[in-house]
Amino acid sequence: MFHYPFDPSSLAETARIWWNLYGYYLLLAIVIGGAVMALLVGIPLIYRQKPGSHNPRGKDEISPGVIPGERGKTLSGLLIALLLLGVFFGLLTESLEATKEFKEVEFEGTVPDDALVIQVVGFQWGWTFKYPNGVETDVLIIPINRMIVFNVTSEDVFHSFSIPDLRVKIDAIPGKHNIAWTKVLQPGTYRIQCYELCGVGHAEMITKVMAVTEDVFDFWYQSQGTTEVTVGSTSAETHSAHD
Ligand SMILES: [Cu+2]
Repeated sequence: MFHYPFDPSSLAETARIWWNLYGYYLLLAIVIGGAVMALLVGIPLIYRQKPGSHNPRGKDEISPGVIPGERGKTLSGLLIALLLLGVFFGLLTESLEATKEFKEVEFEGTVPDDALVIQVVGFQWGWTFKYPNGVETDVLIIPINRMIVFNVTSEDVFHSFSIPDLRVKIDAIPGKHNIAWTKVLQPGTYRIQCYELCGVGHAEMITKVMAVTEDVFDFWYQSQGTTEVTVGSTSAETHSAHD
């Protein structure tokens, strides 16, 4: 019923941005992890007491007031520190750049005129989606290739609105409106789930989003949500969430 791709970047703009960022962090984790493991194994091997040298008066021996010669080489240490700083700075810039694309829609004027703004309301235990024309559903129907803005809130306790495959996740807080967006690139059915433990029915707060072509969406939207929508093998008869 749902898609579970390993690499979701072709599904939505949001998925592409987060997947790229994830790649940077994964690479950094591998490099740093590799260096730490190499030192962990290498240092005991290199500096272990050599056989036969019972009381070694090695060049690295510490005496009060004397800086061991080996430790006087601070330049290489400085260079490594600078290199690491550079890597972290690059990563920080990349992260800020990626998150900026998400933040921009929160400010008025940067939401494209043709964006579809959907009110998302979480409740114990389900979701209601309210469209600009007054249609209310419990299954999210959206057109592909169009900016979708989610105005998310809750009518009781804290929830979290998430579409994992599309890399959308935002808190649903009573009395507060949080903004999230996505732009889906491929028709498909994707899972919507609550990601904030909100009571005994938390695990049932699952529904789906059906991303359809503009034509299919317009037909459904103009029928006030009364027509059936199909994507591949899945279809949905939408109806009000509180029914
Ligand atoms: Cu919830």
